[in-house]
Amino acid sequence: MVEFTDAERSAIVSVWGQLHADEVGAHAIARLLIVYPWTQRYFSAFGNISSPAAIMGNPKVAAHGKVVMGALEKGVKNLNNLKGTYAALSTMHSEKLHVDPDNFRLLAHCISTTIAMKLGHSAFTPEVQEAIEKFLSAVASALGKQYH
Ligand code: HEG
Repeated sequence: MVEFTDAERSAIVSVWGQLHADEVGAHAIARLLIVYPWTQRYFSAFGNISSPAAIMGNPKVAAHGKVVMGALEKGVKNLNNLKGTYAALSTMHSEKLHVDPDNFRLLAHCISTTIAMKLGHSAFTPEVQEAIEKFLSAVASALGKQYH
């Protein structure tokens, strides 16, 4: 089980409080689909995702970003039990959505990139990056736990 230090906890909670989660979620999912285009295969029900402009302007992509950020907020509030928090979501991504769990790391990367851009150079210090990436990687691991 991942242990977070007090400094990491307060960095994660503080960063989360500074973000406009809807905006970060939408941008991060758009980046996932543009930077790693093979991830588009899971989102065929989202309509037009045929170009970066179409992806950035697609309301279903934006809505999905909001849903994902809502799920991440649960993790921020349950840092002591990420595995339990994401057990049902892990089962769903494995058994129903058939999402390759490698993709959780790709999305984590897009989320931390998006957070870095939003916070900017002076706020996204290496310590903040360390805490955020540790959190996102622990979530990715928790989401992979029900795969077999
Ligand atoms: Mg997933 C649905 C969270 C990564 C593909 N994702 C969902 C839902 C949540 C969620 C909360 C809605 C579940 C429900 O309807 O009950 N996803 C979530 C998190 C992360 C993640 C927290 C990682 C941080 N998802 C992820 C990745 C892919 C993916 C990497 C594919 C590359 N998710 C996916 C699809 C759906 C969801 C295709 C169904 C979307 C829909 O039909 O609206």
